[in-house]
Amino acid sequence: MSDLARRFKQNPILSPTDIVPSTPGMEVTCLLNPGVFTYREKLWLLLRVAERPVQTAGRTSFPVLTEDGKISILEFDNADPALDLADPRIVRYDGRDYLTTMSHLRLVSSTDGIHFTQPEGTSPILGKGALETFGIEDCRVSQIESQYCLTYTAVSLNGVGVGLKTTSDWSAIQDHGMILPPHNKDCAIFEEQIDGLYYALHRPSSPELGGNYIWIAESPDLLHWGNHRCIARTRPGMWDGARVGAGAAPVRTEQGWLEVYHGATKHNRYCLGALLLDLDEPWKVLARSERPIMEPTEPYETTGFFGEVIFTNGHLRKGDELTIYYGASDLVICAAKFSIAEILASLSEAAAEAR
Ligand code: MAN
Repeated sequence: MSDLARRFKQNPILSPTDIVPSTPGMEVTCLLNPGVFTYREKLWLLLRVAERPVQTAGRTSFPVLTEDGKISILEFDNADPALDLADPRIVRYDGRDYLTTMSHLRLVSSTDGIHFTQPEGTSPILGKGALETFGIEDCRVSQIESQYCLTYTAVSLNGVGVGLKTTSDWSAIQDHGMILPPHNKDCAIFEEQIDGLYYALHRPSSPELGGNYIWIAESPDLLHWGNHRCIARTRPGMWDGARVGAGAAPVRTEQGWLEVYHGATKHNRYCLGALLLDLDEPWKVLARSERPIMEPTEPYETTGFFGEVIFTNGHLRKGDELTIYYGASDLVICAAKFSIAEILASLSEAAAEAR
């Protein structure tokens, strides 16, 4: 067992019943994959809150947003032969895919990193417009000087892409639209420029020729991204054999940029591992986890809305300590501490095979 995580004994630290639905008639079905940042001496999570109508027996209903921002409910009879509910995350009807829940983003804050509450005056951040009608998900928050950059997954019938918002006070939030078009997600912007350019990790998918791989791109202004390069592919037969995707912004260490990423098998078992990227040429991978640094072992990680899932896109770094906040089983929010030195030491063993 290569698991390096020191899980909080209070896990799970947040569950769906801790969060009030955004709209009457909805239930909070799942809490997932928070972005993490500090602001005004507090630690904040930008939660992904997944909602659907309270379900009635024998029927499946779920919300979608209209382009003018109204919630519309679609409902199917479970006995309808055109309905496929094999994956709890997806409603497949007549060959077309919808999501069983619609996600928005919600701010909660804490003074101890364990107990979080929703401060007065903060509102849910909801999807907007034609590219977000199925909601917004898995928001990374990168702090670049005094500006927070929010990169999130925008989902609609048009596809899955990366949206960008920025703010410096968490009250006025600017929308910049879709910065990486479908199919793309798992975008994390580095918190420092390198040689005058911004860098971001992202995850286009090209399932017929190619796959679900981590790429890096550069930008002069955070809006226009180019010089895309593929830096980490899936490794057949390994813990990251079917999917990989970046977590939060990489952390700077003396040896390089340390990026904690998720990897999944073809059976959808999601674990965490790490990549070490060259400090000056971050498209160069110096080392990689041969085995996961964290895998689903606890009951709240092995069973839930979608079991066997540990997924992170947010962390807090203090010296050698990295506190990772993660979604467990696509249902609850948990946290675990790691030693950065221990992660780095685990990579050096794997370096030769990782490139
Ligand atoms: C995808 C994303 C994540 C989710 C995992 C596991 O990668 O939708 O939000 O946590 O799948 O279901």
